[in-house]
Amino acid sequence: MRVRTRPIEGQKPGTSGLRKKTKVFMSEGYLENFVQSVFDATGGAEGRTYVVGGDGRYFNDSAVQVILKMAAANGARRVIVGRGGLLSTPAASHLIRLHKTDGGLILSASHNPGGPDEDFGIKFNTANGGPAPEALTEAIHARTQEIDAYRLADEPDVEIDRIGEQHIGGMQVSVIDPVADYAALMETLFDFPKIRALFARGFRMRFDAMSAITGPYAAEILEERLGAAPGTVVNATPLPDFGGLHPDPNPTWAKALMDEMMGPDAPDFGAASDGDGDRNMVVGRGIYVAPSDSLAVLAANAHLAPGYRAGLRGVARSMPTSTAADRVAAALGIGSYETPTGWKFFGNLLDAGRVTLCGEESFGTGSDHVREKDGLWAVLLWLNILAERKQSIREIMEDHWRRFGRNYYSRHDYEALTAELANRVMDRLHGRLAALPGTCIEGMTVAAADDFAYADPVDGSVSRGQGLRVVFTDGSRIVLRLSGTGTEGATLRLYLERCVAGPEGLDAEVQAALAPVIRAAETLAAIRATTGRQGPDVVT
Ligand code: VG1
Ligand code: CO
Repeated sequence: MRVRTRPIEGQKPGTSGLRKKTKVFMSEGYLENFVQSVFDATGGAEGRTYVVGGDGRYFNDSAVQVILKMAAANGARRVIVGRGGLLSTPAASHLIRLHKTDGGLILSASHNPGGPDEDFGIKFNTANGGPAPEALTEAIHARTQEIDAYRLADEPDVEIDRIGEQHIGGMQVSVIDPVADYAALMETLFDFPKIRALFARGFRMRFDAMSAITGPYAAEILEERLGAAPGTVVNATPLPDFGGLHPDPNPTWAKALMDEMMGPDAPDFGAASDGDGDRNMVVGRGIYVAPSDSLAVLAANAHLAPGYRAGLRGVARSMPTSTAADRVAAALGIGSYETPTGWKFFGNLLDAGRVTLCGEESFGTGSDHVREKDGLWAVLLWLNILAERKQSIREIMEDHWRRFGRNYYSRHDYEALTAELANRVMDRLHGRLAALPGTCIEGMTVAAADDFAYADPVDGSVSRGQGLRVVFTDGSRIVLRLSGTGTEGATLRLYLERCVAGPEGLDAEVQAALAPVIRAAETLAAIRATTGRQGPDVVT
């Protein structure tokens, strides 16, 4: 049936899909308008095939039913859906590619908390398995501003807990095991017998699934297929409210894991992933691995895993991510790329075969096996490397820094600011950029300062306003940008980096090592002075 509707303000996708308060998504026509706009902006759903699934947060199940009925009413041929409406983001990306569907709809607000009073989100991925590029998200947004009707099949709910084939009208619905195809893909990339032998030798691991989607994937792969001890995976059952916590794998929100890894009887390896399973945090016994460092170490060692034995074509990182991976790329003689924040900017580079590994400072790493970042994949690559090198994570990190130098790195988030205050900080620094080169701050000389714009080397599209950056002659950097994933107020992200070439000064405490850069940032951007805050809310 055709349901009349009216445009709803604010349906503009951010860094990663459309994210709003769950109650907003549950309000009349909200989800429907957006989904219809996705179909309309992509040439209609007639005869098309899609993958649908989400991270299991509150409203996931009802939203899946709505999308199925809308796809049917719009003439789609087939939708593949994970049992229970569940799919991790990387698993959804893989299924789109495996079944060559026309795209997929992923329901998640990722690391944002879930529940009736928290966040919900939806994202459209294209046929390459990756997030819709900017031109498409803009077209979808434009469509939401003129929509006057959506289509919805007047049919009973699909039994999404039952694996097998069903129909809504003329549309086939295939309910599949959400884990099986993903696990099979992982077996093609990594040396499972070798990792199994590592666990058999008594290697101990803790994986905190944070009551989110990765639980079933990690339990199947780590405990069943790789023989990790039962209980290795904790918080393994996806809960609609993630147990009331932020499913964000960083030292602040994965505190229990951090405490265990820094404690007296720490396991050899700790890891965590986020709400939708695309992020990862890696921790060794007594040592935290910064995501930017993790990307660099993975790039330097990926050839140890069967899927990457032929070597890497290139490495890409988001602009705020530390330049540690660039040094590895230079040493390997392969290309390195700097893109704006968000995985959608890696898609073209991956499709064109220019890069094999990609990463972001925000606990995201991935490769050309899918077109999303992939939390469990990164953990398995680490395990494969550990099984081959037979060293501890600390030894591997120290060895890496001795070889490539160390990029001390931290991100300071100032959350829940008013948009007015956050913009004032941004505008102030923006206004000073042109005058900065050549000036000296905290003993460091500014080499360059700009508002980052990215020209995609594959399709030539240009994305402007992607973050303010100040680069010093010693390679240190300050980057400032506004978050594009929040649902309330504004979050300022301040990214801080300082390079030490070594061999001296490689084992300082991170915030202490960054102290001059932190002071320079306050001199330049005056975040504390402008907002009246004493310091950041979250430090990673
Ligand atoms: C944040 C991260 C960014 C990441 C994005 C989506 O965006 O900084 O690196 O790609 O989240 O990750 P922002 O605009 O808030 O800085 V996920 O795991 O939330 O889909
Ligand atoms: Co995520």
